[in-house]
Amino acid sequence: LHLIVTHTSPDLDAITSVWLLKKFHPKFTDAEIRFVSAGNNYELTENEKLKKPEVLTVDTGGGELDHHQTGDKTKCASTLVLNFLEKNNYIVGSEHSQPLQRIVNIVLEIDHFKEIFWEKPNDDRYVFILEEIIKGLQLLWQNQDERVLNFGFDALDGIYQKIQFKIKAEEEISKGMKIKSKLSSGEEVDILALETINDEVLKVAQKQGFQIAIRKDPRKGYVRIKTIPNGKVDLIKVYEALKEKDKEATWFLHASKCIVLNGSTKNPEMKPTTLGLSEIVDVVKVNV
Ligand SMILES: [Mn+2]
Repeated sequence: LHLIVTHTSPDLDAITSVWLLKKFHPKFTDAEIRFVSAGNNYELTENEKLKKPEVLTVDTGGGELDHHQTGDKTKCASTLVLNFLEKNNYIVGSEHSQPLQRIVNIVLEIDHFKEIFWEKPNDDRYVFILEEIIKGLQLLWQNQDERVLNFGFDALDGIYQKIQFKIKAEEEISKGMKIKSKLSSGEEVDILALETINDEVLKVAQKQGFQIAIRKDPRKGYVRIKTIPNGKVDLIKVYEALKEKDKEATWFLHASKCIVLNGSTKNPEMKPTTLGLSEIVDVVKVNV
């Protein structure tokens, strides 16, 4: 028998700690969960004692995986659990430890209420972050700790997946083709172009400051071009020029005029272009 103990009304830190253990500690994959009042330890039942269970207690109880013994703001239960898993070699290699480190860093901030110092901290967009959703669900699902926990597990699976792609995108962008070009208005723009299957690249590139991002899918040959929707750059001429240059391919100009698509996983009827990435870059450069 393997048990993970945490506190009732589990918050993001407690949920992330349990998620880490279940996902990365091979012995605790199917562990049962027990909830105690915050601060407490779990008392085994007589029946459980007979089974000599292995117990890990997180974010409560004052043990190795709790952080409430001191006011240390550099620790939370999730950072302790991650360190514990790494020390025991259950998490090896930067492809796992880097995304997890970035996840627990956010959990750490939130666990110490540092979201108060985020930019525009009262903006409604923050109601969409996991911690706030959990707080909302705790109000709706009273005395259903396990349900809240399971919701959090699914959400963290999604976050973990997403942050892995984000990190890959950052690595790919650092190796991508970077071109400076001038708009007809004379304003300089930064263009990023690369071949990748990772669609996250376009969004991350724009957030990094590239006004135009071009991605070609190396498997299918599909192309996607995006400009930031600030009204300064549009892709009308790029679209016309590409249609002219490769008449066989299916080109689509989004109603926003900020996206040109050639092929999509949502529309297998579309025909990929035979143009190479640098040919597309050349078309973009002279048509924005
Ligand atoms: Mn905590």
